[in-house]
Amino acid sequence: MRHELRIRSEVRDALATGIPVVALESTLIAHGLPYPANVETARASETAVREHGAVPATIAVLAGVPTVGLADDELESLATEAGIRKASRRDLGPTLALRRTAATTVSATMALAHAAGIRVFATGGIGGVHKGPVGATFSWDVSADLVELGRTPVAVVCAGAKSLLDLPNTLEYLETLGVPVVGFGCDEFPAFYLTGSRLPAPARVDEPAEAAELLEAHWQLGGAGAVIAQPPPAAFALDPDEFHGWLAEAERLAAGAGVSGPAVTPFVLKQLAGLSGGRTVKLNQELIVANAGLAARISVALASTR
Ligand code: PSU
Ligand code: MN
Repeated sequence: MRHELRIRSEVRDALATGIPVVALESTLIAHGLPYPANVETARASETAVREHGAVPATIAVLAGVPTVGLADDELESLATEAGIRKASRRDLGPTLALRRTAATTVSATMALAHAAGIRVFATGGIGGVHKGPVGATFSWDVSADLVELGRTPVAVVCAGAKSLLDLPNTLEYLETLGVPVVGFGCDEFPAFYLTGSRLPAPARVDEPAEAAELLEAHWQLGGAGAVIAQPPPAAFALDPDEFHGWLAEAERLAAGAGVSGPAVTPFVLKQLAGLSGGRTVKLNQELIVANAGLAARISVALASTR
């Protein structure tokens, strides 16, 4: 029994004729944002990709079928149905074999994008190395996103990673895996809610064409994933002191509720949304759409180098 990849006809035609395609993930729709912000963001991201000259392909697994390019009613059901699973790379085989529906994280979306022949992917933030329990310096909760970046040649355009993660160790681990981390128009690695992390981005580019050249060089030498990180839109970025207050409270609530594993990030995001009076949600929406637009510009630049 072969599990075919279902690629929407518009995406298939674009890939066959060299029109740039940008992959978009679905975990942020099903688990990262509340309704209706989630479906609005999914649609606005697709529009941003089109406005910048590329074809969007939102990716998920629907009743066991890995699907590249969701229809609008499929986006809507991921955004509204209860109990949608969150699939990282390890979950893809079981999800297909057991005919399940799941939203795909960065790692699973990269794997399916690569299988379809897509090289550029936009999301909000990548997963990373989680902070250890209080008093410990290390946790084995390391996002599969990092490992996938080390093995699959897809560029991930994002706003860095959230400061609920251990950002110094996340950058260390990306170096170990040979993953370029590139600031787009910035010298510091962006921290998703904050424009900077005080951690230097190991490389910087300022134009999509420079990003495309860097990616071509990386791939020519057998490199796999790459992180292209731009700061969140300045008008919506949060004040670091205020944000760290909310984060400490959200982490306290997560520990109190005994949340662990893949449930941690969605739980903390939900608490942050409440504590900030919705400001983290607004910022999250804005940065995802901005990243979709940048990914499209980079995919257009890449297409013109071939
Ligand atoms: N960042 C967001 N919203 C999200 C996620 C990241 O702003 O919903 C999701 C992405 O799909 C990412 C996943 O791949 O969280 C990482 O999950 P984990 O930490 O369990 O590896
Ligand atoms: Mn995890």
